[in-house]
Amino acid sequence: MLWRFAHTGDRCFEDEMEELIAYRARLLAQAEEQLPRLQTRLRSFNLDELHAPLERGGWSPHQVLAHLRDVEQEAFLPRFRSMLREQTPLLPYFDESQWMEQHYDQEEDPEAMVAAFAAARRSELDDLRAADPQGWSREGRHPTQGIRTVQWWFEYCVQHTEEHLRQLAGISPDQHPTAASE
Ligand code: NI
Repeated sequence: MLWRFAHTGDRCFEDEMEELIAYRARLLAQAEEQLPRLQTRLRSFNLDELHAPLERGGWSPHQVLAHLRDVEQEAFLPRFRSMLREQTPLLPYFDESQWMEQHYDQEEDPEAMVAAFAAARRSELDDLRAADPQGWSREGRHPTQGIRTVQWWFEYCVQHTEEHLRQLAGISPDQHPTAASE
């Protein structure tokens, strides 16, 4: 990169930084818009549909919601917190299948689950909006993903919700989002 500074001064760097900041702002907006989208999608199911598998042998919308809430609360939120506060922390592996087996409760109120998901997401948004540009480049070490930045994890987090929103809309995701790697 040094040669570019030599030829163009700081202007180029400033443009890139501006683009990056705009990109991050769009990502934050998308993450926030996913909350009402999820709410609307879930309200489109009646009680029977809420508990019926979306595909043969697959999860019901209620199970997808439990999964979204759990991954956000147990995996993503603590990862952002530790990356923003510690030096390259170890980010624990989250076994989503095992977690579902041990914690899933069919009786849980879906509105409360949406609210818990939203609370975790809003905490992430608060942390990331408070972070300076360097904060987004902080890193964490994950057992299977390796060393990744805050931005990489946030892109992954937003993408994860998108995939499950598509699943709830009956659109098969490119990669089925139930791989136990979150
Ligand atoms: Ni998932």
